[in-house]
Amino acid sequence: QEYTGLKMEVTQWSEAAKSSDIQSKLAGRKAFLVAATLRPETMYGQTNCFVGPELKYGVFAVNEKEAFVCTLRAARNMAFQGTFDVQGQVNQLFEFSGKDLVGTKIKAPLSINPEVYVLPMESVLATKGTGVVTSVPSDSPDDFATLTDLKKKPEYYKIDPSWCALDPVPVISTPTYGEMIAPALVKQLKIQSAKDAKQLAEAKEVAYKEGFYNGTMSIGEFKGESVQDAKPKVRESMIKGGVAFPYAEPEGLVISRSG
Ligand code: ZZB
Repeated sequence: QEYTGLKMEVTQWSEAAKSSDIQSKLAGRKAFLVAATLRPETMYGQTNCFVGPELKYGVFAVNEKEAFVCTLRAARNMAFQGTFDVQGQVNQLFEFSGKDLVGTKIKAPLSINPEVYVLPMESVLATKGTGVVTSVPSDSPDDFATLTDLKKKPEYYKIDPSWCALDPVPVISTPTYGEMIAPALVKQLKIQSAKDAKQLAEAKEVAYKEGFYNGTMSIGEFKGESVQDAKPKVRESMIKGGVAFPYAEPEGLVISRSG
């Protein structure tokens, strides 16, 4: 899978992170949460970022100036893709549990919301991407459903309601679903919560296909262009601008026993 790694710079750590050793371990480096996305063209509509509250996240030195926050698994992959100064080596400076990252404020490159908060999402997989997921509730049914749950019960999820207060942003328009495909699909498929995994998988499939084949950009540098045309252009523009980098992972490697 060829993802885009999005660099979301930490501008204010959560209370839990603030009271940890993180500042001294960073030794002056800037920290970035790195989100892995397959939809670079939707980055205009980021409203927050998600981590798995029960997952472990490392803080890895990129060089003397920067550090990335992601799973160890992702850092090991990056180490072989020229992401870090020292090829093939991972230098972990610190470790967080996902729940300690919740409430951290980060920059969201390209988004009309320049800064967003880190929120918890139970369904983040440790085995995919970086374990950090940037959230686009206009175009991702999972993100919209999770945010709806968080807004209903902020105390239960131990979050401040202001952290999930940003509304979905129109990014892509499709003839069938208009400008808010994710909320439309959540309604149409009667999805009640982020726990409705089966319907959410179906909604995701429809949203991917509709967005890619029939979507037109409603915002940004490539407004009016088809999603198919805009997608690689937005990606290149972010990579050139130094806010993103290519991140690949070996997908479902099957080791044959018979050789
Ligand atoms: C922003 C975005 C905007 C995404 C959208 C999707 C959509 P897939 O298709 O199953 O391979 N993601 C990335 N890593 C994880 C993880 N570890 N656990 C759970 N979700 C993860 O999934 C790739 C997408 O799933 C990624 O692209 C990321 O969310 C999320 F409008 O980034 B995406 C219809 C989907 N729309």
